[in-house]
Amino acid sequence: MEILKKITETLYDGDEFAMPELVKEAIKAGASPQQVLDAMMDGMAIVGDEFSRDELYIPEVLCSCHAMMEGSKILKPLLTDSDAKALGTVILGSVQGDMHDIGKNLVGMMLEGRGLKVIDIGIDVPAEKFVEAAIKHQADIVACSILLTTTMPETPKVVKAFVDAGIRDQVKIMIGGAPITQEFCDRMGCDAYAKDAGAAAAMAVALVSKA
Ligand code: B1M
Repeated sequence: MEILKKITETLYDGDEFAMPELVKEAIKAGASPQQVLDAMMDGMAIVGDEFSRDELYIPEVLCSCHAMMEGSKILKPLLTDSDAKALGTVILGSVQGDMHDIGKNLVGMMLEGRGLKVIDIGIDVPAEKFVEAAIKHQADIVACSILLTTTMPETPKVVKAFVDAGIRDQVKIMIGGAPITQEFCDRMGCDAYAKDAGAAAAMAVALVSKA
């Protein structure tokens, strides 16, 4: 369907003003809400890949995120009535002591863009709060954003909190942020590391698909 192709392109272009009308037009033309969402996600997947390869810059990514959000606003009530389901639930937060949230917010938007339900529990989040939220929302993934070398030691605390709560095997722990590396992730016993928001979204989809 031509209009779905246009939606993918418009998402990639980050045109938040054009998106709502295009979504309405597609629905009117007979596309299902899930097809429209898939078309937006196709655009977001390209954005994520290019962002990971440094071919797109943050402002461009944010424009696509806004276009996604504007399109999603139209789709949300329709999707709730249809069979479309979130791929999985992610608890997202910046670890205790860390007030940085721009990267976290970007990760959240990209995750939503790839069809995951994101519960953003904010910044400066103690390990126990991640556990509480994971239990409350029956989360598949806990995603911790860590921007400071001084907040890296929060990572083993988060892992330990899940072990102590007896639910470590039920929840995947993903970490990321400027000072984090794959080696650190492995050493801390986390399940996944992602370098940037695009990689985080791809990784989260892979994690819920494996479960
Ligand atoms: Co801060 N800060 N900051 N800061 N700050 C850094 C991180 C720093 C590198 C600057 C520097 O010195 N060069 C440095 C850390 C040094 C270190 O630890 N080795 C630093 C410092 C020292 C501090 C303070 C201690 C400064 C002070 O008060 N003396 C202080 C600490 C506050 C605290 O958290 N307790 C502080 C404060 C602040 C501001 C409040 C002023 C502001 C934050 C505003 C906000 O977030 N609302 C701020 C900012 C803006 C920065 C810089 C300049 C930019 C961060 C940013 O938003 N980048 C930063 C320097 C830099 O990065 N160049 C710096 C854009 C964002 C899109 O990228 O956050 O990296 P980023 O997120 C990326 C990836 O990291 C990844 O994906 C994102 C998108 O691609 N990612 C994940 C992030 N989370 C992920 C989670 C994942 C996967 C990927 O899975 C779960």
